Amino acid sequence: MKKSIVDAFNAQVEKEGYSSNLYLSMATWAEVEGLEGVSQWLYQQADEEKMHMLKFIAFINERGGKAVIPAFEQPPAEWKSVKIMFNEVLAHEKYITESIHKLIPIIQKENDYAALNWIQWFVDEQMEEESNVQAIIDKLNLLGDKNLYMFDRDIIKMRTSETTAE
Ligand code: OFO
Repeated sequence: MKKSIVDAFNAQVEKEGYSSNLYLSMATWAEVEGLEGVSQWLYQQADEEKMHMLKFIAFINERGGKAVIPAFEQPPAEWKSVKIMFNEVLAHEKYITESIHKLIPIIQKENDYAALNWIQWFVDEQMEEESNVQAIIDKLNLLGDKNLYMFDRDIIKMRTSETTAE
């Protein structure tokens, strides 16, 4: 695989790993706050992000590049409310979507059709993740802060309807 793609994919390894750590940090915050359902959702999300990172690592190595494991910046550890936190999740996912989309012209420039085909999975995955998080925010807005107990009880059911990531 061309160096420009290996470098861009390695930069994405860092972003997926940071996403995993960010959601882990949110999960432990929610757990300590007594929000069992929210923390479960976030622990599972952290696992998914780690899986995304591993997908990039495997693809880079399989295609003759070398995946490099970077240092990760420490994520924040406190949030003022669940709503603020989920808005941050959505903003972060939008940032990741943009970052995945920016990989496409780099791949196209090298005419690497295998990589182009492979990255499509992430394009679809990001669309799904953004809509899942938006649905959570909508539900949170509907229930209001007073019904946090109900929200916490129901959030995990919102995950079971998702397509499980490969
Ligand atoms: Fe949710 O971001 Fe990975 O791809």
